[in-house]
Amino acid sequence: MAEGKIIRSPDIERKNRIPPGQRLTEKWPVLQHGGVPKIDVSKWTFSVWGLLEKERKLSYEEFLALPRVTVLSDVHCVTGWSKLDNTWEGVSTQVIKELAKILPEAKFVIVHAAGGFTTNLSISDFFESDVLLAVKHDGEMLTPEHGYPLRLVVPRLYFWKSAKWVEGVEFTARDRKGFWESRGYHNRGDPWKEERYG
Ligand SMILES: Nc1nc2c(c(=O)[nH]1)N[C@H]1C(S)=C(S)[C@@H](COP(=O)(O)O)O[C@H]1N2
Ligand SMILES: [Mo]
Repeated sequence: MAEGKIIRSPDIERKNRIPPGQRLTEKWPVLQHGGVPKIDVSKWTFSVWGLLEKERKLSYEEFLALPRVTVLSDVHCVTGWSKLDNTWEGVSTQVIKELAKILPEAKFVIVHAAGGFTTNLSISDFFESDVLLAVKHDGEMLTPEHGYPLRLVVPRLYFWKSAKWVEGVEFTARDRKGFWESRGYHNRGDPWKEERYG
């Protein structure tokens, strides 16, 4: 059962849903730098910090109590596979706006994940209506290898922006390249423009 408002990512309405240079897969490959972290949700927290009126730290229980949305989207990995018709359930990034009043100087978001992984987004990409902090995929809790307990999903950009094992988001005035971005991946990563490498 889908929870909350259902949001259709605009790319799923395209006639041709496969961006240039991509091929379709039915499977869901697992990709990351390093191993799958073991996360104990009794100790896990979600933090929002940086250019805000008020920094916030939520327990897993508090995070799960936030209002939910369901997003339908396609996934495009820069290594060439695309997986269509994913259903994500979680907390819209719009909720973060209410949680922590963001100062007008904030122009970028650095997403922080377990083990020091980061990815960077402009504030406008982060707050697109189809971006969410997902706890479920296709109706099931995320598995550890796909990001349990929490992953970001940025449907309109290559999947490396969709950080797994998210622990917090930082609001900054200046852009700062994340893990893959500082290793040659494009700073933004629009699959329709084939923004693969920087
Ligand atoms: N924390 C973390 N998140 C990450 C990565 C990573 O190395 N660490 N890799 C990214 C990349 S390159 C891809 S393609 C997707 C893969 O997600 P999946 O394993 O669920 O398919 O996760 C993204 N999120
Ligand atoms: Mo990737």
